[in-house]
Amino acid sequence: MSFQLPDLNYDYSALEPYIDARTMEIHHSKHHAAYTANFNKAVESAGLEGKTAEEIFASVSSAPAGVRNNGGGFYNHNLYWSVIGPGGGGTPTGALLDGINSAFGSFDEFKTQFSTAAATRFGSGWAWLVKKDDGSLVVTSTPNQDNPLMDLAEVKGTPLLNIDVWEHAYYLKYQNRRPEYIEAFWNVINWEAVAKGL
Ligand code: MN3
Repeated sequence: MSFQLPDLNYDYSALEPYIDARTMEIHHSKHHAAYTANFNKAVESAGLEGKTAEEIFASVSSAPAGVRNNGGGFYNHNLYWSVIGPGGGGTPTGALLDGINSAFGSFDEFKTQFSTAAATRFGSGWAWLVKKDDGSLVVTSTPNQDNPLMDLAEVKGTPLLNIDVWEHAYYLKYQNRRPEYIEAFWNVINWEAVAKGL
């Protein structure tokens, strides 16, 4: 197994009341674990062993669907767990705040654009804050398990922050109320972790 399910550096209950422990447990130990196992199988059958996930995404349009779907599922959740945590929320500082102000005019406007991208992604997918190759920041969203590192993505760049808007990320607590989950998500964002992607 070349790709490993990461351990979380906080407990499943650590994001209560914003994200409930049962959702966290199933999401990490079942969904993310399955994407990881299936990514390894898909990589092996496609003869892509030894490549990094980023290398695979760079030409994923010519890979089998199992590589794209499970590879995205593996990578996207790694980032998601890393940019949230207990004691999160508030606002970013330093270079990240400067980049957000420069791209969006204000943190509040960024928050509106990111939340709207997450709320309006039809079906299952993700919303993202991405650093483009020219260094500027942009908000985008992707369907299913696609991500901005994939050659087929509409907006490409380095992912800094993402939110999972698949129903498995919020349904036990919020049912069909995706906007309430998105609003709660702002309370668990670890901005220091987000800034590490700059
Ligand atoms: Mn998920």
